[in-house]
Amino acid sequence: MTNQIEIAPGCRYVPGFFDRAAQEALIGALRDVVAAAPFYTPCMPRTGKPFSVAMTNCGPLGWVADKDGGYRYQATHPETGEPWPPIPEMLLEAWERLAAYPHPPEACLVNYYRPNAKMGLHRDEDEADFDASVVSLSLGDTAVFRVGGTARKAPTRSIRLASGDAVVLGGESRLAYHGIDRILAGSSTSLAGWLPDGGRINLTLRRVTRP
Ligand code: MD3
Ligand code: FE
Repeated sequence: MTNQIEIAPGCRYVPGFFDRAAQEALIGALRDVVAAAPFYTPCMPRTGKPFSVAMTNCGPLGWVADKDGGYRYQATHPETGEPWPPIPEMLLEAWERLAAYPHPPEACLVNYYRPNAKMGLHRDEDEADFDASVVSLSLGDTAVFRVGGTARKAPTRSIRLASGDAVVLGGESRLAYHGIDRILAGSSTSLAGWLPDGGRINLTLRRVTRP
């Protein structure tokens, strides 16, 4: 594999995991995903405040959020009511290479960041299985990603995630606080043929249930 850098215990950063040709193939596969399951804007539980990040999913389960139902996984798109489309083959292969877990991912959350979108510091804890890693793949504009420890107050470090980069969150990092501080608008051209404002797409592959 390309080089791997451990940025926190259990958090592996793999710059340039997908080369430009692979990124283009992946964008092609994602266009089909989004045609079947359009991006929508989730809302925060209780307050109903809309996310700045638009989302969709592929795979048997998708992560959703709304005012009354909270954060959860479900098998259907909240607006169309249709089952999520399948996870593209090249993402299943990426999971095999990066996660080294003997069961396939069940959810692939697709986050779309327009230039002003961000994601506050949070933990991913809506899954029943924390033994599997989370695999993150970035496309488009570079993001300033922050990762800390399992306590909210723990010190954090920041890295830039560029188009084609992967991050694998396992071990001690699986329940670490993390977020996206900002998007460096115009830093990549890879989404230009599809999303006119550019921006960034992040894919997170996850195991949700215990096998
Ligand atoms: C660290 N997404 O969807 S991916 C999310 O770039 C999310 O869209 C960000 O956080 C994004 O929940 C960050 C990198 C990532 C994903 C899962 C993690 C970092 C993580 C789980 C534990 C610790
Ligand atoms: Fe997260």
